[in-house]
Amino acid sequence: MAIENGLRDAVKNQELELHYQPIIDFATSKVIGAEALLRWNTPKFNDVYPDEFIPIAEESGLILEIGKWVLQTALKQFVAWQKEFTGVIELQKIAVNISAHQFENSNFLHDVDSIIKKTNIKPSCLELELVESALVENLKTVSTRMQKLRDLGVSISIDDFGTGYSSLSYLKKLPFTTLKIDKSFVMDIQNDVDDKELISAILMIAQTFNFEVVAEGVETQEQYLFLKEKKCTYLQGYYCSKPLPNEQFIQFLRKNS
Ligand code: G
Ligand code: G
Ligand code: MN
Ligand code: NA
Repeated sequence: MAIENGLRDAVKNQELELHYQPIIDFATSKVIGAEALLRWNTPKFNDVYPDEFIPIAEESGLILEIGKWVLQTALKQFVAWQKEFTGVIELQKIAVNISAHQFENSNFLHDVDSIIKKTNIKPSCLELELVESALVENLKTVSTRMQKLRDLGVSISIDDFGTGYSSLSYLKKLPFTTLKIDKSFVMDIQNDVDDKELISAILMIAQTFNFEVVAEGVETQEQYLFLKEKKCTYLQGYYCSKPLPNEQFIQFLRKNS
């Protein structure tokens, strides 16, 4: 309850902040964008991480307001980076986490559309990250909802791929563009032959369905080299960078341009 009440004022009190984790193209080694990850700077509670406060934001419904703030802030920031690095770095992607509550909310489509227009972002640069638990409803309903978002021109990824409980049949029924391999699979690459096989299989499925693949949680050179050889599309992980506050992300872009 204390956390819920604190969160209630977080947007108004400007206590929310986004960090940005670079996403790198395996083929060119260039940074092509970032995932926005929410942080809460609160004087009342020490180090409350999203794993703790996002579920509270979801249960209380506050995620709707917070989620809108996240989208607006991330898109605005992305457009500013694109402007600053025109002709130097081709920034193609800003990935934003969307919780099931937001995805199911009847205003969501309208909100995304209006934030796109307001920030003037190229719609194809926006990638909405959904987790499998957002897809448990009737497949037809989910598919229709996703297609309307795709019709705006945005991409949609499935986050934490492989950890959920859904049937794989949604892969051919839902209009995704991208799979994000969960870090638990990537982390075990050096220890576990089966995880290597699993990732190879995921990459084969992705090729079949024409999905891009982001490997998350890449930390070591061994993981990096394995994924590169297997033609994974994008890398995200501490091997390249942890999530960074905006100013540091811009420094990262400068260093890598
Ligand atoms: O850095 P990490 O601790 O940032 O993130 C923890 C979890 O919180 C991740 O699973 C991520 O999907 C989730 N998360 C981070 N930022 C957001 C956000 O803006 N919205 C939602 N819905 N989830 C987020
Ligand atoms: O949205 P999602 O659940 O995918 O959020 C990504 C989470 O993974 C965030 O909490 C982020 O801070 C974390 N993360 C990103 N890169 C790495 C990494 O290389 N190693 C570990 N352990 N965590 C990472
Ligand atoms: Mn994510
Ligand atoms: Na993930």
